[in-house]
Amino acid sequence: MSAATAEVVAGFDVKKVRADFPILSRKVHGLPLVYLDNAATTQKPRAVIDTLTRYYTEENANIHRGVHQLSQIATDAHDAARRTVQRFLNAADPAEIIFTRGATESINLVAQTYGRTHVGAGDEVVITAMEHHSNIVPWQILCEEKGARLRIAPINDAGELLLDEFEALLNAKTKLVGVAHISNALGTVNPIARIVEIAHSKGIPVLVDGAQSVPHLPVDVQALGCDFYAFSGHKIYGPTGIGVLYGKRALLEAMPPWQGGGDMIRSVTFEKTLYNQLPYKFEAGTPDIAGAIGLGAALDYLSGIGIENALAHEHALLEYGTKALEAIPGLRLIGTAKEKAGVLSFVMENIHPHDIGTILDQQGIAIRTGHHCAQPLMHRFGIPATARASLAVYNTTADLDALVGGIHKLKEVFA
Ligand code: C6P
Repeated sequence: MSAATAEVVAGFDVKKVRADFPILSRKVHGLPLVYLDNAATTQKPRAVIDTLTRYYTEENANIHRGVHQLSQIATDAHDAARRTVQRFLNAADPAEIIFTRGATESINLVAQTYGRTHVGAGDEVVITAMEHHSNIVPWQILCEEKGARLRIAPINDAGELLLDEFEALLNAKTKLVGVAHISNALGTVNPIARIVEIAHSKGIPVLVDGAQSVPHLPVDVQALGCDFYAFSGHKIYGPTGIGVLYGKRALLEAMPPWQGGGDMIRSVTFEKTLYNQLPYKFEAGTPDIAGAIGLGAALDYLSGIGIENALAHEHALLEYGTKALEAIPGLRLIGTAKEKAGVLSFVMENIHPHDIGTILDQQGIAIRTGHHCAQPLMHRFGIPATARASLAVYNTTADLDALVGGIHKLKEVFA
């Protein structure tokens, strides 16, 4: 797709979208902000900011506790947010939506409940070589505790999962598969439906780390067939501190609670506690009420734009950016999978990624540099770090032109 057409995906007006995000009009180092660090966190539209302000200005109260009117209003808004998430993921039942602090907490919840009850000595958990630390370390902790083994499905040099080798790793000892839907460091989109099909044919449940996918492509958990799906609100235009764990009802019902406290109980005596029904069994203590409501507003906002429109726009930008970066001598893209989402990770000859990030920042361009919490993946590619530009619905070809211009300037600095 050419520069001229990249911003005119039918039914999508990027200028209008940009106007919804107040922060995009600020300056950094006296220059217009070019925000290309969306895989780390996205910016927030006015609709989300206003929802949070309205909640704290007019509706704030604790939920599920008060008979007073404000508590009921807050409870209703929190319940509505859960239903919004349910619809967004096409989950069968709102009780399958557990609010957490983010993708990290969602994965830890599964490791500490499902994992602790199903994984024993000699058992195995299978993940892939492209996982974020959040989908590695919880399983390592579990495996260490239980005397189980963490096994790693390999990837090729383009950053694609080797499906045959993945399948060959699965056996009677495998108790769970954990896989990213989209790699944060490479942009690879994994074939989740196929992975689930393979794992289920051997009776193995699948947890999908959806931190990078829910904001960028339509996700239907029933169509994917996955057993658990985790994501963070702040990467999908919502607030920080709120996230979601989707789990199939039968699995969640059978799992023990994780944290104990208020709201997750039906009755407590010193002798015995009976736990609350789903989803509250997994939501101990006062939750991030405003965060959940803000997340609901973010999902409504994205639904208003149309996730298919966002996908098409970001894909056009990805193609545009890939061509432009590939044309820069001495620059190597890391992550060249056929199925890819809006991540442009790269290294440059004789320039450390940290220097790339610092010099781009001086030009108002925000990218992320480092190992992206995927150190084993960096080892796989034999590099310590990459520079990563990551896209969102409000980015433009002008942002990518600025990135390319910035890289040419930094090449001059290091010439
Ligand atoms: N990746 C990035 O810059 P939390 O921190 O819980 O919101 O999300 C964790 C997480 C889990 N899985 C994947 C695939 C992720 O990309 C992330 C967060 C950010 O790439 C911060 S390290």
